[in-house]
Amino acid sequence: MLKDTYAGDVSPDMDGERVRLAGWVHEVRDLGGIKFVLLRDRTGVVQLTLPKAKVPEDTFERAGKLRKESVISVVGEVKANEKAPGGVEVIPERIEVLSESETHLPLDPTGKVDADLDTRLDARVLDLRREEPRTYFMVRNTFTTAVREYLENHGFVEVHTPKIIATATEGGTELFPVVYFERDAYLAQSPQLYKQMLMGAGFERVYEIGPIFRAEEHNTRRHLNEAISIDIEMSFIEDEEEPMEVLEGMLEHAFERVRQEHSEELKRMGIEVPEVEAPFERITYEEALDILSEHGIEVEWGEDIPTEGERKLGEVFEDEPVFVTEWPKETRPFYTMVKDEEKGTTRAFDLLFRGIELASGAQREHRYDVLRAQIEEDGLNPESFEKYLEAFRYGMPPHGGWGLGLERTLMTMLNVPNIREVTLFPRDRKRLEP
Ligand code: AMO
Repeated sequence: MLKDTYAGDVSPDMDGERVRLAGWVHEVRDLGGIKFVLLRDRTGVVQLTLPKAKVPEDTFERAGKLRKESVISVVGEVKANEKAPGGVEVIPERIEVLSESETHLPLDPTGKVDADLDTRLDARVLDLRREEPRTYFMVRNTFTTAVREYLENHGFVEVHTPKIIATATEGGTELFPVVYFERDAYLAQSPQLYKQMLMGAGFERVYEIGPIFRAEEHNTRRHLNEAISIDIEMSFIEDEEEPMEVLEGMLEHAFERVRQEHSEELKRMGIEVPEVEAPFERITYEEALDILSEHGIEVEWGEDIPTEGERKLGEVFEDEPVFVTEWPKETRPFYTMVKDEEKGTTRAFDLLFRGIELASGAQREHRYDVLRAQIEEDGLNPESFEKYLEAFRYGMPPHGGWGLGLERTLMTMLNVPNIREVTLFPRDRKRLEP
């Protein structure tokens, strides 16, 4: 390795130690007889101090010629120094340029010059060198690690279902067609049908963290055309309550892990991760409509709750996640189990937090005849679901699950205004590169 120490780990108690560092030139200050170079890596910034009399002449000369953002490696000695940032500096013996940066930068990675989101996304590689986005992705890593930890501890098995599929699951209008030899095919909107088929296969509890593709025309702050969905499906449930309990337990655990591991750097950025505690609040769809009506928002029974309504519920429940249950049949896909035929309600739920829908789920219809009839009722052709339906003909346990949007969850948790902030290279209506 070209380095044995991270910049952020250099501390005053290492005084006298020889270290190998490597990273990017954050800044250079030349005061004639003494030069300062700030070296940055993914953990932070450390000051290299070069007094002319104390460092080799060629090292001193080279430091003066360093360009911002070039990649360098350094061998030097740690010195505790109260005047240096963090109370510590490194006196280099040797500096080597591993890769020189061009002088004109499309974006200032030190973050001193403000840039709008579009400019930042255009120069995303430089943008990701800044502390804020880097922290978001460290949080994202902690979050998915905690999710895996929780689900594995609860008997879930990680699976990967196909992303090139033959049929729509969440409504036909949002599909991206792909050229698949001589047949029609699409990018998967959801692992829905496959995770259910795995219940037929006897896997009992599965989860997947994978991409979903939605050809939505929306260009909003919370829609992406490619997102990551955390999906589960579980068998032998008594009702929709059990998958809901997995979701709230998992979120409590993952939020807590992020709080434990990132509070310090998030605080510097003015972000406080909310504590979420299971069990979450539960209201029925009907109750949600009543609450909205009290606040002057009228939603007709059978309609989806509009963005404005979700926002209002976010205000009413403040920093509490809330499940909305018993959605009407007409708002839900064919695979959802009906709860009350007369009232027209289902065993479907949504999870809302801070005014945004984070997850949808349900107990599914596992009875072949009923499921087939529901496909027809939705105006779909059962023949195009033949392979899916087959899984219900040879013994299918009662089951249910949910899909949680990873980026939606992170944007809400970190209170960032745009979903693109927590997406490395977002895909939206206008953006296919970088
Ligand atoms: P749904 O369509 O509600 O449900 O999607 C589940 C969750 O995925 C996230 N999501 C998105 N995030 C960003 N941009 C998008 N365009 C986008 N679309 C969806 C949301 C949403 O709550 N098969 C069901 C899940 C299930 O019942 O198991 C489904 O796909 O956070």
